[in-house]
Amino acid sequence: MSTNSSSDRIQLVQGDITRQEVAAIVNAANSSLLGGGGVDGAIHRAGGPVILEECRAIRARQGGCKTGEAVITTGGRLPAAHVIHTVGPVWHGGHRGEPELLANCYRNSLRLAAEHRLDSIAFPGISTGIYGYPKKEATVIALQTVRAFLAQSPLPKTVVFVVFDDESRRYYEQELRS
Ligand code: AR6
Repeated sequence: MSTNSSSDRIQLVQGDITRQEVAAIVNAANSSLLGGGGVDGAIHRAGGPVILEECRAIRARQGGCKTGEAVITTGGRLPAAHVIHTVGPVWHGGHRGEPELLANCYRNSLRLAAEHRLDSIAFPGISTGIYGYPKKEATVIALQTVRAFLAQSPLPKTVVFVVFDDESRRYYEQELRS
């Protein structure tokens, strides 16, 4: 299912992010960059071992990835040529800087995509699974941050939000209408 928003640069898709035919998909990673469950596990399984090899090389250079920051690797066997790995905040109730850290994930991922001249990027709902960020609040931040970035940058041309479940899809539909 695909819904175009009022802005023709933002799309909503319900499904599996590993199947998206975009220049880069975003991984909701952890700071070790060594893989995990959820979308992280799905991306490494679908993309193959070359993604982990590049993550290990990044770790050796800079010691992983801090919360809110982002790094880029190949997409291996994925339809997407690149994976942008970002580390979302663990939800602790909202008073430990979670909203700003989550916004940083979206901003820094978009910045990396623009720096690499990538024209399309797909995001999962960063932090909204294992890390426990409330889905509705996370959706508001995702949309606000992406819209603000696109307003001042020609790249990426297209941003796809990929949702897994119906509840998330409804929140994105609501926010896209507003
Ligand atoms: N395609 C699209 N969305 C997905 C997919 C998929 N294949 N699989 C899950 N989701 P999560 P987090 C949705 O837990 O909360 C890992 O172990 C899911 O429904 O993957 O940032 C990492 O290594 C949810 O809405 O990421 C970290 O340790 C969203 O993706 C930790 O989990 C994110 O869920 C990160 O937790």
